[in-house]
Amino acid sequence: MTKSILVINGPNLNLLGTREPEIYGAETLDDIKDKMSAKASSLDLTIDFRQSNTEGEIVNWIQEARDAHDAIVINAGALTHTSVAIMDALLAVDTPCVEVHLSNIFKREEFRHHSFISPAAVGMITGFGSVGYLMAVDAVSDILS
Ligand code: CA2
Repeated sequence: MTKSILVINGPNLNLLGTREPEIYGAETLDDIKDKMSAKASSLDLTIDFRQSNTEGEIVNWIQEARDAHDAIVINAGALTHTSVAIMDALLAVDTPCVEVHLSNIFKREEFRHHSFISPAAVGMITGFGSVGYLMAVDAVSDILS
């Protein structure tokens, strides 16, 4: 049966392609969604691609993923560096999670070097721009096989 990935994008990622292209690239979130969808389909996977600026909504989505999805790919945006609530939600569900960042968070300001997502993730992909989302689909395919 085709397995399903919940893709969660956190605060401000809806602005992709409109500002700071030198850091985050020129593609929009819709461009990334389309490429990820095509990649997933080539591996017999489906994606449910979402974005929210609200921490509580992301926590609710993670809790619901337990019954509805086989894996989670998450770019929690700035909540990566602050959200114990998202970490706790990820730890509470036994759905495997892959963490993605467009920029290399370790080459940036010190406050971006710590991730509350990482302790709950199988691994992190950081610094490859939008390609990182496609790498995450490969990683999920491997984890679920
Ligand atoms: O590199 C990443 O993917 C980040 O998760 C992006 C977050 C940042 O806070 C993390 O440290 C690293 C920021 C997302 C905001 O995205 C924007 C896109 C275009 C214009 C402005 C913000």
